[in-house]
Amino acid sequence: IAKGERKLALANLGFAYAAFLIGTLCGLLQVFIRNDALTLPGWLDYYQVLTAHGLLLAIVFTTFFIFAFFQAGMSRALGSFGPKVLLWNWIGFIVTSLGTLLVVIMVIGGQASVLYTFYAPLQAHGLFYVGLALFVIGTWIQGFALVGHYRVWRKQHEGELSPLFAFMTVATIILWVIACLGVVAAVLFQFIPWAFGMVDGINVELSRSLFWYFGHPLVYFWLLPAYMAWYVIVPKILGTKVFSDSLARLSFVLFILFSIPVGFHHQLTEPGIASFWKFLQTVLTFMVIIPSLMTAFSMFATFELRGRELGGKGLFGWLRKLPWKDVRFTSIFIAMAFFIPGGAGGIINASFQMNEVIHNTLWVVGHFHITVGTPVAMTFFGLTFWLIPYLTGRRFTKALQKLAFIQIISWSVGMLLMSTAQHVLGLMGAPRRTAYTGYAHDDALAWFDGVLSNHVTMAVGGSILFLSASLLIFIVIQLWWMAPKADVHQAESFPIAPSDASATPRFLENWKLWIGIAFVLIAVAYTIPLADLIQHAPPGSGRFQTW
Ligand code: HAS
Repeated sequence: IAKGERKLALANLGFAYAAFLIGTLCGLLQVFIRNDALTLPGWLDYYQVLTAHGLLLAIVFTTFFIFAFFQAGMSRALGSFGPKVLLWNWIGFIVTSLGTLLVVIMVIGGQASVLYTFYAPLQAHGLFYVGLALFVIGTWIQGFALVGHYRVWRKQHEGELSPLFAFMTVATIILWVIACLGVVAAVLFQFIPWAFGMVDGINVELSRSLFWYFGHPLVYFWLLPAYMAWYVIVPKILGTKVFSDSLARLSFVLFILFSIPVGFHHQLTEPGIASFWKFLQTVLTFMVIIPSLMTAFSMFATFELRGRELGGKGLFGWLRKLPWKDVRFTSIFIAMAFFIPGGAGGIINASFQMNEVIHNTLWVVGHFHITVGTPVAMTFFGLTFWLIPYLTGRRFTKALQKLAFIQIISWSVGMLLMSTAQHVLGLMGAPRRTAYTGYAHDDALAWFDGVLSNHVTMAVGGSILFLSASLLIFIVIQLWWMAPKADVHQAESFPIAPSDASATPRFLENWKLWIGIAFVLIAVAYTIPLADLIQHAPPGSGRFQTW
């Protein structure tokens, strides 16, 4: 990898892991506050810590990590960046970083305790929203710069399908840009005028709907880079090829089509949206499950075929042949295993009536810790173990590999304890996101009687997670600055499995077609309900509904 791309990817990774360290510390505080074992000092409040935790981990860690992965991977898949592509990537990185710093300063300063979902009626200081806008613009600049690199490649290879890694990167960037349109509209036209006092009120339901137009595809912006690792990198570690090039591409196309017109499944309990539109978006949500089921199928096929190739016999004998001692594989395998209950939980959430049971309870917190918190995060850990040595030219020594095993196992145990407790407590009705936990109340105390349905279990899990996160930071520091330098034979490479595209239909790379269909679906699912929300804002507030 050339020096320019190396520095760029490392800069993104540095930001990602700094956010990870502070974000996990806030998580630790969180479980102790909910356990009544910790009282925060007067200048710090529960919602401030919760906002920092959500933003730093779910938004900052993920986004910076994803761009580091894309930049390193795109230069590996398509060749070195030209000076223009490199420059625009740097500009994008700087704008994203400035936006992030502004957001973090406002949160730490107690001016933006609005949670990571930041929709109205909670209001932050205007600069918080300016920071958000800069963050989005910065990611767009980095995204478009990468698409520019891809376009140069395509011009030079007319008629060819692009390498799978590049195809998937472009698909993820397309999804991200379309998704951000909702949050950009809300931030520019609703939040900034409202927070700076240019208007008296805000159309709350509209702001929530625009947020969730963005908020659901956001989760696939986190998931797709993990899927890229599953499809493209895991087979290389196993010593085989991608199971099916066309299946992999099709699943990414389906994400572009179906991940956006589904935001109402986060708003099923909100009265301002007619049931028909909620139902339609529930149906579309079930469509977006399909590419994940395709991915599960493809992964099982890869494992079984490779395991049998290596001599595995019988119904499950092939499982034993997988490279369990390679932490780059084991971490990602465990991440995938977590996504089985994580995905099943998502299907429960999306089932209109069942949503009534879990909405706004700790169940939802359990759900996202076994989706973004493990399948995605632990895949990123698995990537970190070779990505940093690849960028710094150091060695992932045997001793560090042992530590990495302890790290992923402790993360899994901590997450299992914490998220199981969260799911069970949620089913019993324990609310999420509240400083008032009401433990002195008899009814509330009854929730916390069991072994798993207990806040202590949650706190034990949370503490193990924090220790695991600290260990990861230690490994990152070692791989970055301290591990011995690798010689030519030991140098890490960027593992990309071969993918046979000879039978892949060319139309799968017709972006105009997919973007066009995506917009049609979005228009069908959103035009009328959004128009309704604008038109039927309460009397007396003009177009802005006040609370
Ligand atoms: Fe979700 C709420 C529905 C997936 C994240 N979700 C959230 C929130 C977050 C989040 C952060 O319908 C909270 C938002 C907030 O703060 O209010 N979610 C779904 C559905 C899916 C889904 C249908 N969610 C995700 C992913 C996330 C994520 C992915 C992050 C990355 N979610 C909801 C709904 C809500 C919600 C409602 C709102 C709840 C409410 O009322 O507030 C689907 O995409 C899931 C499909 C996935 C599968 C699993 C496939 C399995 C695979 C693994 C294969 C394993 C292998 C290993 C090969 C069907 C691919 C083998 C190993 C062995 C051991 C055998």
